[in-house]
Amino acid sequence: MALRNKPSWELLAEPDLSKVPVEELEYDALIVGGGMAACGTAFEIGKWMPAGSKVCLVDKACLERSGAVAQGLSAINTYIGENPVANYVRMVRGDLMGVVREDLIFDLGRFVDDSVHLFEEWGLPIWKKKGDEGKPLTEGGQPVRTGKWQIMINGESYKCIVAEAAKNALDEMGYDLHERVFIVKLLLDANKPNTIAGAVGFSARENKVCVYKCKTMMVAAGGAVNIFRPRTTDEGKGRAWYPIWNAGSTYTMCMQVGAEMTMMENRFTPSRFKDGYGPVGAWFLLFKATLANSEGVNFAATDRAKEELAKYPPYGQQPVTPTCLRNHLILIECKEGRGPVFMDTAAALNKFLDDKRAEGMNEKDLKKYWKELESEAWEDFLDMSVGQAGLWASMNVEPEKVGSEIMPTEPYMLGSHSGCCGIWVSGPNEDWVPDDYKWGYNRMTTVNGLFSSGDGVGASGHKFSSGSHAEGRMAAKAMAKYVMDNADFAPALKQSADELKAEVYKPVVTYNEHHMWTTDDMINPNYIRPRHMMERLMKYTDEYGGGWSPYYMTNGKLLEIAMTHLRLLTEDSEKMAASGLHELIRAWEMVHRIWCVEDHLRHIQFREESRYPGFYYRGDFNVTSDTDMDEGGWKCFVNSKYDPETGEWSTFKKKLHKIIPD
Ligand code: SFD
Ligand code: AMP
Repeated sequence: MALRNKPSWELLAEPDLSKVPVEELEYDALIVGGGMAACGTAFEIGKWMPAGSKVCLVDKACLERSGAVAQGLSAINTYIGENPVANYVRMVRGDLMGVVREDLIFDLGRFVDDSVHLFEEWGLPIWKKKGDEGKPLTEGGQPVRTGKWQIMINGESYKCIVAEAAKNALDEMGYDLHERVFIVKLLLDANKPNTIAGAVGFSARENKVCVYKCKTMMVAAGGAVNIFRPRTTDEGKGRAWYPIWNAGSTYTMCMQVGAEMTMMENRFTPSRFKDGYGPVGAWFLLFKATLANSEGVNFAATDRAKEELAKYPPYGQQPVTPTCLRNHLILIECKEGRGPVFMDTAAALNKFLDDKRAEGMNEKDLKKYWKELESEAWEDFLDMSVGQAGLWASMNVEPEKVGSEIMPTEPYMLGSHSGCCGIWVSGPNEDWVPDDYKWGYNRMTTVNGLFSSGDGVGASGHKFSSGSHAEGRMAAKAMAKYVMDNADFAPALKQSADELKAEVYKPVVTYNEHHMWTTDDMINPNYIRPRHMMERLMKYTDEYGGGWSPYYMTNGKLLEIAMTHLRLLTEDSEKMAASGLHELIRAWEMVHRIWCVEDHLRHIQFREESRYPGFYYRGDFNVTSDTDMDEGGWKCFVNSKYDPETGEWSTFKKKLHKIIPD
């Protein structure tokens, strides 16, 4: 059995921090994160930065397989193609119950296809319609569209391809790449108020602390996973739909330095194949499958469902039911005793066969066609969610013979998929953008020099992988402009390198000082291990903050109790102990999770309505008729801000501008 990855033995025996070197580095631009958005920034930034600039990308993992696209994907969910960009804005607005930043969405829609074209140029196989095989999108090749916005890919190596291009671009410019360095917190400038000046992190492979100074920074460290109790238990807890490595670092690190947050009440509770967490989009859109309850009824097509959706005007009456309301219908079936809900995979696949038979296809060709269908059905997961394919295989599931259960999962926080929590950023500096939506640099947060993209940027969901990459590129250009406009800015840090080191390594010191006092080093009156912190956090968020066990229901009183628990948890997080470098990552991830969950619940407390049924419900503001949605009072953004000087939070409303007409 391999030994746990511990810090050096000398350090363990005696917590002597003088044995931990500190590397102090200075860059013009620092990119924190190595996912789709950060790879977009890395690819683009060198084209715009002044000659001789120094840039570094820091990823807690390895660029080739880090972030949400680590396993690959089987579809690109945002490709505008033949659609008017304004319709993309309408789709996102409709799906997210009306409260979105239309400037950011329109801006993204204008540029996203360029990233998709690059992916194809770099070698990503994109499915083409018959007759167009081998013809690139840029030469008129027609993609296989599943829905209006989504296209199919052979995407097992999607992230490797995108990472390779990012690495090459960094390399060509002589820029740096630091892999397996976990960024713990951002650092404000000592002299210039509200201005980013650096970040501190540590290596996950050697005893080393890294202190970075920079003039501008991109933080694109993904969304937040493992913040609510997952449906999986014990060893299975390593499985989730979204990447378990993304721990809310983006939100927490930016809010800690005072960045204004938006729509942090929003969460994504996706319906997924039960236990394997396999995504459902391809099954709904490509295979045209429907859901059936335990009585075999396609409940979404019943009058009962129509009546329910009518309670949410105008959102429930759209041609495509919003994602949260689709969940809401599933939950009603389960709560009223008609669960479980099945994806009728057998009916969907066999219908294709019946249609071909009716068209007169002969038996030999039918057999070949069947093989193709079967491999597409499995490949959907092999390319993106291999655990789901493993589960089907191990449970002897033959999707052409039996359906598979669909279940809303535990909630995730993200800003790039079908959710929209995140940071309040500037839109493009163009005359059609309302004044209160722009402050000079596209995608800059309210902290000078600090940018975000992908899951980090709030109020503009449905970017997905392609949109996150494109947004990272768009921000890169603005970052370069910021550097040029602030050429004489010399970042200065408030804390010394040794102070920062002591703070970062505190959980290791705590462990070393106390672990000998108990026979089982997991249990100790002087410390708490990150694993136990996580169990506690999940218990509170699940039971009080509207997790899956109370069917996503919370209310004012429950939230008050959740906040009390979170306060105690935050206090106890000072006593977190880490026995090795991997556990030191876990410890800081827990700190990041607790902060972002606190903001999440603060926002849910503030928004006194149930705008996202199916994602969460405020039981004290239930919707029971078509007059219950308070569009006058709540069709607005909820923003929050932590003041790093005073340690105080404020939560407030922000005006929503409709830019694109219905
Ligand atoms: O099927 C630190 N996504 C889908 N997008 C699509 O286009 N098509 C799909 O098919 C999609 N589906 C899907 C998707 C994701 C997953 C997990 C599954 C299925 C199973 C969504 C996209 O993947 C998503 O929108 C983008 O990846 C978001 O990009 P970005 O850059 O915001 O996040 P990231 O890629 O996860 O990268 C985060 C990076 O940050 C690093 N990191 N680095 C340093 N210090 C720290 N403290 C850090 N914390 C994190 C990470 O290592 C990573 O590099 S489907 O469901 O619809
Ligand atoms: P998912 O696999 O659920 O993450 O969805 C992938 C893509 O398909 C996203 O763009 C979703 O918005 C879209 N999608 C999933 N299910 C449906 C559905 N039933 N109707 C319309 N669009 C859907």
